[in-house]
Amino acid sequence: MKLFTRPGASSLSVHILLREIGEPFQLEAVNVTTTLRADGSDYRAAAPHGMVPLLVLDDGEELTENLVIAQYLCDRARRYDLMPATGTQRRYRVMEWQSFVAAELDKNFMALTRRLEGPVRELALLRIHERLAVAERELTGPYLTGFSFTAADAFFFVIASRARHYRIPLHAYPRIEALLDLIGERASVRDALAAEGLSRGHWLAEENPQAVADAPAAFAR
Ligand SMILES: N[C@@H](CCC(=O)N[C@@H](CS)C(=O)NCC(=O)O)C(=O)O
Repeated sequence: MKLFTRPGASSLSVHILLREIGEPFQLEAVNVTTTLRADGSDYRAAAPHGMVPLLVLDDGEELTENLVIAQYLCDRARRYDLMPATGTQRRYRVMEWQSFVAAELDKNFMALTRRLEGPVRELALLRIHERLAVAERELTGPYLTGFSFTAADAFFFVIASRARHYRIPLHAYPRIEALLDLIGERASVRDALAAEGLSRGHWLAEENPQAVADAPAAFAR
């Protein structure tokens, strides 16, 4: 199978899962801004919405959407540690976090990713802090749903790490910081970051001159 990614984008969470599962895969980085593939062809021929991730299976079937791809891969590999069995309460907890990350965190980082300014950016920062505060309260740890790493943790790691990338202060969220550090130590994560050409320093914004997001005054500590 082949995973289309953009280095450091939400597709990284699928990449991490493929490594957790030990599934053989190919990786192709796409420039989602120009929508050009490495061979010069238009990525939209494969993925009409032009977004990553896109997973192309060996039989040519295509899957999009982080949550769906994650569930497909874990179910197929029967990795119930990563994605508990259908019908169990634990599965809905994992799905609940996946949905929270997609709808409440990922979309609110969009204003920063797109370098929007003014009220849109202020509202996005406010929302990000509100959502991080909720996650901090709900997190009993060490992982999102308890004592083991799941597909939701992979997704949370990739999206919540954007706070570090944009230098949003996280000291008000010590459990989140501890979770990001814990997940960051996994071999699958280290290998996926290296394979996408991302140094640890870049990932943590230490080498990123664009990292500029100040917290709104209400959250500055
Ligand atoms: N709902 C999609 C969102 C994926 C998404 O936002 N991908 C971004 C990268 S993180 C992208 O490809 N953006 C390019 C674009 O919007 O044109 C999912 O969860 O898979």
